Amino acid sequence: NKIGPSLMCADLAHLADDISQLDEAGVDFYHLDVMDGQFVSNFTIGPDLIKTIRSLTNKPLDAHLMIQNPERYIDLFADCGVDMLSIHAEATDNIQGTLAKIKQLGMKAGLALNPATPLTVLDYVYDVVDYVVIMTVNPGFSGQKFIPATYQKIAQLHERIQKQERTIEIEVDGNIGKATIPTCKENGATLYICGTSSIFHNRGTRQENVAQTRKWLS
Ligand code: S6P
Ligand code: MG
Repeated sequence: NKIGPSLMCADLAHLADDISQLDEAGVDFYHLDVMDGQFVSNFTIGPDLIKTIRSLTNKPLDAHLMIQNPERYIDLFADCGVDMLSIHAEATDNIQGTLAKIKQLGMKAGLALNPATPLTVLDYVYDVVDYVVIMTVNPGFSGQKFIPATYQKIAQLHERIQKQERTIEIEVDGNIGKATIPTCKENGATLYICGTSSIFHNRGTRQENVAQTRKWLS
């Protein structure tokens, strides 16, 4: 199981410090939320900041595109040095082609599903998808409450993935912390996006919070 801190929750005034502490604490990758003010009503990290982050760490970068028609921008994010790129199923008419393009450019291809989007959108892309992002909150903002119906969705996805010959990972994103990690784990999630619910709060140092999160995951 892997821990990916969500850097939109970091202290952006001291981002380099945050990243060096998290690197040292042994996080597995970084999650970068990209929003366009259209697909969701918020704005966050963009390509220039991703390039800066790329220069600050050697860990894999996982960009989560919450943008309408993401097929327009796959080259742009490949050029930023991203290792994993996820698009939303609800945001494009060409899920298959966009995932294939992401892989063609040498990145892992992820498909993110809003809480109410059924798993059937995956039916014909199991051969091109490397990871599925189960949104456990509606995308757009940190600090939201976990939607319990998504527990069952993780379990059902796990079951479907077991029948495939490829390895496909399940990433969970939204209110991932002490209360929600055990059931996500039991149900088959493997990549954990850690925001204000686990790592980015002021009750401990970054190092302590990563260590604590590891314990919840073990
Ligand atoms: C939400 C975004 C997420 C959040 C993360 C925050 O739209 O995709 O990656 O940054 O979920 O974590 P938390 O613990 O504050 O919900
Ligand atoms: Mg995200």
